[in-house]
Amino acid sequence: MAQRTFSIIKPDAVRDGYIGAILAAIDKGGFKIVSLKKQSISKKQAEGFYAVHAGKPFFDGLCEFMSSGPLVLMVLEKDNAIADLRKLMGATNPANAEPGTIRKQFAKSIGENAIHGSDAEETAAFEIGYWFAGYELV
Ligand code: IDP
Ligand code: MG
Repeated sequence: MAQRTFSIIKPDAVRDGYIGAILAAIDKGGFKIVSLKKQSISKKQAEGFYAVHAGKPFFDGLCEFMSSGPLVLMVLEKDNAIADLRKLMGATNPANAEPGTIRKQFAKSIGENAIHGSDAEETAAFEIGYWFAGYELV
């Protein structure tokens, strides 16, 4: 059954000029783009989004990085979208990512790793609702 997931092309990949290449990989992966917007976010907005990681040693740097320049927010849809996007993304640390994955091809480090993807149904629902209003998803 078609499932929705939430994804971000992170500021490093936008700065490096990889929006088109990453969207092509997402397209080739069989995902439908339900909604997409390029924008900058504040550090406070990043902190709310990543609240599950509050208190971890990388939290402040992560929120600083996510608010350091424009990013691309997306809602994607396909059968098994959540797991399939995680597979297409590759491991959090690009050094451990499988060949052909987005992080292997486009990410530099564990901190600046090109793409975000929801990790479960509940997080996908929270993340979609955090960044998109209902009228943007029809
Ligand atoms: P994920 O993005 O693969 O789901 P999470 O563990 O949920 O990985 O971490 C969220 C984000 O926080 C990562 O994508 C990465 O940008 C950053 N991050 C995670 N672990 C580290 C770390 O050890 N050092 C620096 N940044 C990290
Ligand atoms: Mg995660």
